[in-house]
Amino acid sequence: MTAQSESDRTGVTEVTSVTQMECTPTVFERAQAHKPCPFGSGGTCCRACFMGPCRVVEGRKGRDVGVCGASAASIAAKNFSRMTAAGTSAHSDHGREVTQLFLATARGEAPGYEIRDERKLRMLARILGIEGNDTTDLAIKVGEQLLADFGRQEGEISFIRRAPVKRQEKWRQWGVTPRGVDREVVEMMHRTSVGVDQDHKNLILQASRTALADGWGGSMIATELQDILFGTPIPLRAKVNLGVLREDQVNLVIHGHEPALPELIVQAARDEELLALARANGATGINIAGICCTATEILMRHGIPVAGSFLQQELAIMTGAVDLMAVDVQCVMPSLPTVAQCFHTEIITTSEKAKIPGATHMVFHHENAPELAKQVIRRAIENFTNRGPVDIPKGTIDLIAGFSHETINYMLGGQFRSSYRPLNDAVTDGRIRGVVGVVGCNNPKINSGYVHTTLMRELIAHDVLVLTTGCAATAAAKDELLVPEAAEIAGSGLREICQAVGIPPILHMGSCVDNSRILIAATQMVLEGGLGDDLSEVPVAGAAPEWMSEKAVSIGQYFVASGVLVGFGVGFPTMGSEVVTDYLFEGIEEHAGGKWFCEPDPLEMARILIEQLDKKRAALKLKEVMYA
Ligand code: NFS
Repeated sequence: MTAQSESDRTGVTEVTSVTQMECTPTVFERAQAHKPCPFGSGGTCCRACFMGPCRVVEGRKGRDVGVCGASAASIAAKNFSRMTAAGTSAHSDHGREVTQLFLATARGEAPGYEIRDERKLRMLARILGIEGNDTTDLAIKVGEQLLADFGRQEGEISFIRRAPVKRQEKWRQWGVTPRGVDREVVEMMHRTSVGVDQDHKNLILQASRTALADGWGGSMIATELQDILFGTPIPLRAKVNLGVLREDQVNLVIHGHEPALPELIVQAARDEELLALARANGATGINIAGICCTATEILMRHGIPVAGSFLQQELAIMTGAVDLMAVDVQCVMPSLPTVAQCFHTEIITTSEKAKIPGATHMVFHHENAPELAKQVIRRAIENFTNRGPVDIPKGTIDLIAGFSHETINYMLGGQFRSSYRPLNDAVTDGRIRGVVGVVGCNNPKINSGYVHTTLMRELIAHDVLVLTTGCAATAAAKDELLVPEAAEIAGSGLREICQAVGIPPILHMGSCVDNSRILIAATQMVLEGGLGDDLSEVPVAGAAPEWMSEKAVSIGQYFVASGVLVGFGVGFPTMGSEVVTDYLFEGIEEHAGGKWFCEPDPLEMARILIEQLDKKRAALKLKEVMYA
């Protein structure tokens, strides 16, 4: 296996050269055309009122405060906090949608949906202290309690109790235990409006509380209820790359984040009547493929092929082979209808919350889901006959996905004694150095793809078990890192375990809301015993080396606030204020147990992460890593 030399852009150049220049630029050209404003990227441009915008320079007399007197530290902390609030709201609004669908399903008001994982439902009911036997009754009570977590005004959100006890106490002492998801976001927006909270540490405190409402609230609720509704993932083999698009079939690409409608589209694609219609239109079948996190959702549960990640959404259309792209919310480029105009692709927006000029709007509701799923497929079939020249890059790559926390438990521990004991033992005796989550987006500012995979290759070579989600996982898959054979390039300790169990050294755990699975996996390591009493003591760390989204800021902040070291590549959004950056990179550790760092070079980032794992190992007096 050779190191990946391609960026995310290459491999599709033959596609982009066909019509791109005459038609419309892609994200790659637009990224080159824009020069980021240093105030904006450093976090010291304030747009909280209309006396400005104020562009502030820390330490430069006359420019060091905004019109209202706000310092660079205050502005940078406010901007960072607002990013956290935006990220939290994205994951949590998704979580709310899932909860409402879950409740509607339990009440028999959502045709086409059912409770698939009863075991998980009962497990959640136990955690929530809900008693009873009747499945419907339990589901309604679980749904109602979790829905209440969004609007709760006092107390603590439910899943806080899943964290190690020591962690819960630290949160209470620091004052960051989230009361309700919506409450924390509203308070964050209030505190960052003009003339309210000006103390960067106090702002970051509320940003932490908001982010925790994401990780242990909105995101975790989304993951758990999606598992109950659509099935908890188990490992399966699938394919990735634009090559998964089929010249001879109707290609329907699903893009966005919420799996509710995609689940039914996947089912409806097997409908005999629709298949017959496809054949009548000259296609040999209906091919569903995914982009972004929706891709990972339907990949994890059904093995649906992944066309690409965030940066490939326009390129998929440029193959000329996408008959319809159905999008809902988040990470959907507004350029899609413009790109689609140059081809025959129809773009359909399906969420009430997101319309795009130039796209067809067909709104999804619980009641109309099965019929809408069929309508969407029908339109794709009808559009198949409008195709012009098609140019699909050749080749697909195999990957294994579907590693939920439950599967890790089972695969490592065995069917009859599911547990994290073998993982903890491997960490204790040094065959596995520790666990690092490599997650997040791709970013056209950098050599996208290369950064993710270089970091991951370096980590596994040093016996670090890597957990991955979202677009980072797709980058790994494209570099052939999500197959058991990738263990060949792992350090000998990790390799031995992967080969014995038959797993890749990098485990695909799902979409970005599924980073909550990583929180639970790390918590299980604590609860299993022998690796400390708190998340801040276990040899785990996290990184988003190609981040771009506000959601990544929120995810990073909930890991930091949960006691974990987190690295960003590309750049860090508070660099315009040393005061705030120093606090996030150092001072916050005193309260959080975790902290941030920023390192664009993937090899150097790997070194920092490995050093962190070794520091945690030394504190636990674990054996030195013998194998790597
Ligand atoms: Ni995550 Fe999913 Fe991808 Fe980044 Fe966007 S798709 S929620 S934000 S770009 S990983």
